[in-house]
Amino acid sequence: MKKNWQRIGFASTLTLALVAAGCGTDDAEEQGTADENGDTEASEDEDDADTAGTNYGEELDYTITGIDAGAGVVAAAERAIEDYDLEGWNVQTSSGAAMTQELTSAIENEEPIIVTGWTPHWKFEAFDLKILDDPENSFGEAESIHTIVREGLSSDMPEAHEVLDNFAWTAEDMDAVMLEIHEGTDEVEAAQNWIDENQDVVDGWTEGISEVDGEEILLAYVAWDTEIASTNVVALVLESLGYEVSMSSMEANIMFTAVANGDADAMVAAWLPGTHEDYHAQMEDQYEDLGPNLDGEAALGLTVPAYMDIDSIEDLKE
Ligand code: PBE
Repeated sequence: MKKNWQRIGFASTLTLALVAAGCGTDDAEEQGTADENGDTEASEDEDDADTAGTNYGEELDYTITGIDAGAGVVAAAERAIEDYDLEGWNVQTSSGAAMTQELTSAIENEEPIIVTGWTPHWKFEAFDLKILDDPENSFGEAESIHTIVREGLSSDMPEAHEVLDNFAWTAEDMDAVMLEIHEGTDEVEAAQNWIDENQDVVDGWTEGISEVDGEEILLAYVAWDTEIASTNVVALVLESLGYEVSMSSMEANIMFTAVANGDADAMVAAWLPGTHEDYHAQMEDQYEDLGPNLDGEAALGLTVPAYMDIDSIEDLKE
């Protein structure tokens, strides 16, 4: 198993997701029906959509568009390259925002692209996409997203601990916040809108919990769209109880380390048992796992526009 946290050295620059709206290109109907030989040179023509399923390698420069290097989905994509013997392929790392931008522009131009995808995610609502079959199971099974808090939080901040323990929602809830942010609403505003529309759910997290007087609490997260949504919602709920909440975005390994060593109080971003298995195995004795906040509905996979003539990771093998 690769230890991804060991090769992450750069500070994360939070690139704003300036995702252009309006991506429907219904005029470019051209579909690839090229021959099966796969030995012709990839056309350089921008507007040439002719591509057979097994020819995408050359056209994509054997590159899968990844996100940040610390993400489990990047490690899983690298594992897939080995599991499926995809010689010459590589995962290009960047950030979640850069990935969705590249996906958006590829779809605008009806070009092929393969990204490290995950669900829940707004991209499945905004675009017509498919997750490639993964018969080798490189990306693992559907899993849950857990809330993890530092040791001692239950005695230092029992009210926050209880709210964090109660926090649970569905993929549909998370999708609603993500989609609104994608459509241009400010993150905090989108989280507040969701809270306003789901006050009964939120009341269930805070019921019977006393208010506090400006105690400071730090939530660690990674700037993945899913975690931007969940962390903002939890931050607002804690604020409504009187907490002074700070949110700090960081690399995945730093997020786990910060909660493990007590630099951060909590995170709601641990995808388990698969995606963050390595981090969790290293640090689970040093923090408290409060269990799933989103139960069994999270999943990873190589994701492509539906117009691509490919259905399985196996099809990438030449
Ligand atoms: N993600 C979103 C993360 C977990 C949450 C799927 C991009 C990852 O791959 O580590």
